[in-house]
Amino acid sequence: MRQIYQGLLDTRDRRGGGFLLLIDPDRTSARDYLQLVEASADCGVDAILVGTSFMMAGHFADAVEEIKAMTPLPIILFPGSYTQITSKADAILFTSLISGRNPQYLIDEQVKGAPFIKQAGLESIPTGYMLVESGSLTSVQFISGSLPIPRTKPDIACAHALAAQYLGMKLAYLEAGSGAMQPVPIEMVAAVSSSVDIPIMVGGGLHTPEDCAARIRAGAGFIVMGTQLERDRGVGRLRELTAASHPKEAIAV
Ligand code: 1GP
Repeated sequence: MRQIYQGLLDTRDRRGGGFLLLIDPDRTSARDYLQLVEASADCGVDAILVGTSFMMAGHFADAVEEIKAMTPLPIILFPGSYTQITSKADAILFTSLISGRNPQYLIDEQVKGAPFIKQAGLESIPTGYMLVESGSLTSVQFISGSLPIPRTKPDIACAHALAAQYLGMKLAYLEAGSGAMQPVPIEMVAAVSSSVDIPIMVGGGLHTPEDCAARIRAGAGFIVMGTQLERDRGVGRLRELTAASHPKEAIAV
């Protein structure tokens, strides 16, 4: 069985950071995202996340199967609910929305999903998921009914990330929300990365190579990006974005 989490850590150590492409099969046409997925490995992407915070269509498992068939990269589920679990992927970010106080997303969805994860044989990557204020109401905030961490309060983010670490979680995900107006502040990434030993994943509202590079420099282990690449409709700047997330390779060039 592939060790996906260990593979991510190895990639981060080798390249100085990792770049994960998020595909939301509910938001773009299969033609658009499959083209992107097919080009991903060549363009330097390290893994593909698949998930959505609010699924309208019922074709999630088929979409994951199609995505898997197009790339040798690991496919990691990033589910908005326990209904987005399928054996067609390699692993799952088993998230708990620890910045919220809604029991449904702290533990209820996880209890409902756990038997399906076992049945599917997915590698589970326990992840402390923290929603950070981003300047507007995001889908994840609305659907989860949870308050985000204020963007000017890095100490609150640090306390949550530490709690994630002490609970045994393997990743701390700082999330501004898909399509966020403002991404997670660089200062918050720096504060959290100096407080915890577990790797930090940052996503939501990142657009440019500099957005990615600045957060990797601040201590993020992994960048997640979706919306910008959907907007580019094609490979666009994917190569530049991944290069900016791999500082060790940039030095070697
Ligand atoms: C959302 O962090 C991810 O969960 C990616 O966000 O779509 O804004 O890139 P974007």
